[in-house]
Amino acid sequence: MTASAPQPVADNRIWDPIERLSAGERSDLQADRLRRLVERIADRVPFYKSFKLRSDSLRTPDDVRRLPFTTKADLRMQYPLGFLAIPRESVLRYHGSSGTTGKPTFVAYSKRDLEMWADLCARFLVAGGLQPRHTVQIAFGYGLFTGGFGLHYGVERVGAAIIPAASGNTERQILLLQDLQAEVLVSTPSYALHLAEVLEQNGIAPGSLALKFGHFGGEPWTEDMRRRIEASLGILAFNNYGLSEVIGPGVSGECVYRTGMHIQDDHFIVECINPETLEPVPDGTPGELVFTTLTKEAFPLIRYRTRDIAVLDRSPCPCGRTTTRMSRVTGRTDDMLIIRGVNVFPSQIEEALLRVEGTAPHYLIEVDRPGTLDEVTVHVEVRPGDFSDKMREMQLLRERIGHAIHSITGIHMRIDLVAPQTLERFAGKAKRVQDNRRT
Ligand code: DLL
Repeated sequence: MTASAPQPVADNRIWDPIERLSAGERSDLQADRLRRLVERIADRVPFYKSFKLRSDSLRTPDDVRRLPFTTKADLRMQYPLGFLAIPRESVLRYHGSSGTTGKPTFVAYSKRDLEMWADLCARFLVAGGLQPRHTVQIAFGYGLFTGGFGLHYGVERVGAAIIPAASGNTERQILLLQDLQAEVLVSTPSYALHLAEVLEQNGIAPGSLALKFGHFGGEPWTEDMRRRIEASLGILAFNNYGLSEVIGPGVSGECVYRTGMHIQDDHFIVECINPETLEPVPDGTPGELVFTTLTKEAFPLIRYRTRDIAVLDRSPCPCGRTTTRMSRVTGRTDDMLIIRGVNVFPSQIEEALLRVEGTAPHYLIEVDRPGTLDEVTVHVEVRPGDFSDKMREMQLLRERIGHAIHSITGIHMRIDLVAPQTLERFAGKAKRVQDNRRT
């Protein structure tokens, strides 16, 4: 794929002067907010109440280490809203992300949380070139997923125009890009590549579009993918990161220098730990990211273990922001897969299979990216008595499995039924996933 548009440039702009706090100011602000967080939730959130937390021992941001971790399993134990720290009537919005089972993890936002969230998204959008005169096409799902609405209100906060195209329907995305001439694309990186590919297949030169910048996140990607996206769409591509439990998109994002994603650390304390010992790792060493939400009202979390592996960097950035930066996410400490931006746990597929008569609990999830989009095949063993020569019966079974998996994960997967005893058996931990993607 070749670019027919020259590479655009983005000015170094900062949305909020707070992104340039001195180290001392930031540390004071974080410590103060940490104390107030603990005071707010110590008696209000049942999970934290059991730890009898006290704020008076919290003098510096590092004192966060005196507090307990929170995990996805803890959220699950308190399903659906046990972590809520404000009255139900003060909640303005709910979102959710995939749980390790059929039930999602719900998160909630107060009015102030929604305003803060819009601001955080505005910060990374502006850091990556967005200006009020631009038009932004948002190709993220609008729904429980935080991507669509999160970015939407961030763009609105900046004052740019929005095309809420939502995800999928590539032909319509292209029509909108051609006819409404958005300068900015918001999507997952793999969808951006897919769009580029379909443009090329249809002989549409990227230069005939107005695209200049792309803000991509929600799934892991690589520098190689960035180069391919930039070359094929003729844009500058920026990475942004977040997770629903912490707020959604807006936890961190790149500036024009693109040397890591600036973490909005006036709102979040970040730690990077060794997932085995739970001790901090030195900056520059890969570890699991852990976030404490300092200002969230409805759904505050202390030391939330993300399972995302990355590296922290506190060296100065030429853009003038003084915030800690994180590298790309290079892996996970659990078995969560991200399929077309959607989080999927093998345990969800197992649960779907359990709902369908005739399947054995032996399966293998195979993930490929034949072109630019992820495809999943689930190989499922059929129970001995249920394996049939009748095509129609096997077809119905495939459909039932496909439907059960779709209703839990929201993703259509190819189902491959295999004869009893054909999948590999494991003496130790079963290998359920074969990920053939090269990103
Ligand atoms: O994916 C929030 C988001 C939406 C971020 C849109 C950016 C843009 P969840 O659905 O809860 O939230 O999934 C969170 O996705 O723990 C990471 O594993 C992964 N992830 C998100 N952004 C990135 C990124 C949203 N830029 C999970 N690079 C996180 C790598 C990412 N992984």
